[in-house]
Amino acid sequence: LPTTILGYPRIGPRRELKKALEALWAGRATQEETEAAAVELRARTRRRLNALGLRAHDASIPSAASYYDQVLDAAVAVGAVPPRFADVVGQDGRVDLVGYSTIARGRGEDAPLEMTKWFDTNYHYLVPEIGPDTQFRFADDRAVREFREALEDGFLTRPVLVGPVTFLLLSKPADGSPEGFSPLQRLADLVPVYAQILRALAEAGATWVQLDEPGLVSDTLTAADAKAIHAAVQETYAALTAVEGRPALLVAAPYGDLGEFLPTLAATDVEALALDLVKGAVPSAPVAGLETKAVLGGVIDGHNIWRTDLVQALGKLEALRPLAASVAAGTSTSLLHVPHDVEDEPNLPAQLKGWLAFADQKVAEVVTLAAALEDPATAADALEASARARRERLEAPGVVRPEVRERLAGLTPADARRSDYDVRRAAQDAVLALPPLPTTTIGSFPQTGEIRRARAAWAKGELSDADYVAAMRAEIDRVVALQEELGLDVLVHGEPERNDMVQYFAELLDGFAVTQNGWVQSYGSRCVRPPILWGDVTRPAPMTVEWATYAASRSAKPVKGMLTGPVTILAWSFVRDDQPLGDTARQVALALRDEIADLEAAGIGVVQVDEPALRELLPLKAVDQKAYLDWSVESFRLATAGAADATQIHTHLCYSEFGEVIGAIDGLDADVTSIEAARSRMEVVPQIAQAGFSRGIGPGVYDIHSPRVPSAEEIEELLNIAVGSISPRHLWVNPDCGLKTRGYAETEASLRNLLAATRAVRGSLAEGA
Ligand code: THG
Ligand code: ZN
Repeated sequence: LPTTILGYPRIGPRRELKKALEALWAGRATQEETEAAAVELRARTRRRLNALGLRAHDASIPSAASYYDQVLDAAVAVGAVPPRFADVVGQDGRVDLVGYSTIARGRGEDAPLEMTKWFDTNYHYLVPEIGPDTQFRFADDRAVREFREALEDGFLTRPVLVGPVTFLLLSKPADGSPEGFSPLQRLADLVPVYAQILRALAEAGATWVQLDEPGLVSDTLTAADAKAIHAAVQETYAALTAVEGRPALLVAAPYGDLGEFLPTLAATDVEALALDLVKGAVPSAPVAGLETKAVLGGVIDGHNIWRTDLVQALGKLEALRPLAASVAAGTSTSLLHVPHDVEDEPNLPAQLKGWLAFADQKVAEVVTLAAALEDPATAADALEASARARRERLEAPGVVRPEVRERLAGLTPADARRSDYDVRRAAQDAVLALPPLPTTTIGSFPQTGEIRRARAAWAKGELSDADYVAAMRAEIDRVVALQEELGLDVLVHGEPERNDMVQYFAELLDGFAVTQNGWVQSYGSRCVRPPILWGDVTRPAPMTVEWATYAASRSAKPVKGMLTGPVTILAWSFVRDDQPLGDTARQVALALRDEIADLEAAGIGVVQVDEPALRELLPLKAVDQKAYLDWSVESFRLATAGAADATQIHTHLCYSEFGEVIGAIDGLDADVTSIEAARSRMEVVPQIAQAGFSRGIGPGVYDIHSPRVPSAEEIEELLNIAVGSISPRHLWVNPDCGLKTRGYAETEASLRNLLAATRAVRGSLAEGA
């Protein structure tokens, strides 16, 4: 087994693939031009990996590109295209780039595949739809073509595919599937298609193929599910290892510990396993079968950006050696989740850069470890330097600030507790005097090209501070006037000054660094630049007060102050790994607590603290979930509990799978909680009622994920469903999420209908009373 990485960023150091795709979608490029840009990026990637020390001829370099998503790639390869998109599949089974994009993005009434989070990362994949009648066949051979393309370019690469078990575990039953159907029931029909793909890859000359099976690392399984998955693993790999003339198989299990599935995989005839030794551990005792396998020890973290302590990492590989036939050095996951190159960051302080490893630095770390495995003496200096860098980080100025530590140490449980809701409610009713079913929006308004250009020009120094402030204030004027005219009750300033709800705060807090080119794919062509939270967090100055008070000066109605919560700030940043996440969250919480105090002092009486990522950080393993929910809830309460009784605290959460975290949401003790509900037609409402949720709640009645304008009647219907289960004393009316990705025309029309529907329902409530 070669020294290798499980995958590499696909979007390109300057987001070349994003630009090529978006040009195609906008009609500015042909398929051929977009393909050509991608071919060039793939060639550059191979050369780069080779230059960093992965060998060109022994399958070290993964062939793991994708135009949008690797799960969609697998679906297209095995012919699992939903019937509504059947027409995009060509005679030969192939799906061209336009057709592929259609499945990913939808068209007209044909909804795209649903998107959901990829394990515990900030990447999102497309969910295949599998029914009893889905016809699996080896349809699209892109994996073979891209392998050949590399071979013709002089590189023998290792194709990477989502494994069959994970593919089915991540799929959902197609509409119309019978009760009790699960995609895993289709395994026997799917595996022969994978066998065909392996044969085709072998014929093309592939010596190794990597099958990713992260679906096996979750332990929140019922016993019956676990049993079915064990059987699926046995069946799959018995069949695939029996394929005549096949390539050697590397089964990779990133994002956690294989737990009980390790013995099952070890008992199969695959040649190699890749274990995540960052989230998971080196087995503490021999595992039957493992002694016959090559094991890729995933000791380099594919998930975070800290330089590795290679002395420690080598220790793990050495501990693994007696358990396996051979051990190679590797990454815990694909490097998809980290940016390309630290050396491409001219503005990061040199000292900080010395502590970091992005994808390219991680490849070099893997190569160094491989050398150390061969001969510890040759790599001794590099190993010692890496351990030293880590020690230096722990002791550097700003990493520990005594004043922050003292403040945290002085906190008592009372600091995270507000008065009883009834007391707060009375105080808030007295000052806010809101109508029944109060209306509001989630915070952001459409980000027009004009706003983006003004922000970019200011960042480059091409627009003066005064002109920038004037441009943002003009936008706030417009947003406030629109809300007044529509008749909303609690207004927002619209957030024109914010690039991203996390990056904005990271730029203003000490303890964070932001990157210039540190793009990480979030889904499809969309990327984020996660800030780096490296030190103790302090707030040098108020962050939002001027914008909020300016908006408040333009209206007699209450204006909400808008903040991002501590859990979301952590979830969407690269976070220091030298202390528990909970401690870091409490530091961020204290900075937000001070911001809320400043907002209150400036006369802002309603403050929203968004936690869209609360559900995202929830650990995969059941045993870790309670501790997570404890610290995440506590940090939110610490951020908000300094508020006066009369200050109304809102929060917003962006997902519909409510059940798992409903207790935690209640624990946040916010006065008003808004959540996504429109897409599922208020499915969450009965859950809310059942949970006895007894404070303000705004299930979204306008699905902002689509440009469609919901009619007033439709919204009224949703509101009537809500009124059926939720007391009008607690019910708020709002869209599902922020409006930043929408256009003004549809936003205005939709909000107008939302207000009309609210007036109608208020009317019928008044009559009924
Ligand atoms: N911010 C951050 N992380 C996130 C989200 C976010 N993770 C989860 C979810 N939201 C992911 N969704 C998106 C939606 C849009 C974009 C990225 C992630 C997006 N990005 C711009 C692009 O790729 O063109 C770049 C944005 C920028 O200029 O900073 O549109 O909201 N942190
Ligand atoms: Zn949302």
